[in-house]
Amino acid sequence: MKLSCQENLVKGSNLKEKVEKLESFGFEGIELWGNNLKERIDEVKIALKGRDLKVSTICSGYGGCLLDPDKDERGKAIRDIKELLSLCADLQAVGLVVVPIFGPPKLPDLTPIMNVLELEKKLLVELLNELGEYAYSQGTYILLEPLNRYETHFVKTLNDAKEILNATHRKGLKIMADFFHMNIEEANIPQSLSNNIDLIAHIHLADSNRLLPGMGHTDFASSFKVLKEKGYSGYMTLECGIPGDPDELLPKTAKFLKSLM
Ligand code: LER
Ligand code: MN
Repeated sequence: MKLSCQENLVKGSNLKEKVEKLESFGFEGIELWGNNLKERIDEVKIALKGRDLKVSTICSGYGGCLLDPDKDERGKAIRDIKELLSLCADLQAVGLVVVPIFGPPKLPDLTPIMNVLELEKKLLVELLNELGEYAYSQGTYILLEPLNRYETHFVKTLNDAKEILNATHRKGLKIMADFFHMNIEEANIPQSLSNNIDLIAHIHLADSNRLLPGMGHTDFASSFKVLKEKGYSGYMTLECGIPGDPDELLPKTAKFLKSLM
């Protein structure tokens, strides 16, 4: 298991400073936001040159929406996601974190022919087949992220994500598990991780209150034990609030997490 951190959580006036800092704190990866990443690609490459720390993943940053009734909005999401997948390949990142839809449905309910969830599933499977094929051709992954019920109505658990992926050709497609969302949606986090381990290629870390791991009531030890036993060797990225000085709290958190890995 390798520890990573989202770029916005670490102090520094530029990416080079952030990368140097994270490496000195014991992190092995950094997760970049996809927004405007194309324009920043040279800065990213310069910041990482000669470093052990790698870009673990790219998190969202695409426009449009895959499950929008407007074809142009879907087209925009598809174009942007493909461009970000190419950047993942260029940076040798594991993949791009993709959320199918935030909030309530946008598609119409076509009952009795098809209800909205059936329609969303059919459309998502179709689009993931296209995007997964592209990710595969680039040697990277689409990392499908389930969110909690307050952020989406669709794909909320690891099993929901597995059900979607099982309906695709599965090429270039994996699941990413976020401890904050799992804390709300999963009945048993270690069990869910164990059941879906073959599909999990990335993890987001936050405690039950979405602060740094160790600051809430999530039992990380039991989940890390399962991940260790099952041979999970991917990255885990901090995506959480830091109530204090990151220069003090990030190294402490890295130490705590490393002791569980
Ligand atoms: C949103 O809550 C989240 O967890 C992000 O990783 C979505 O890209
Ligand atoms: Mn997340």
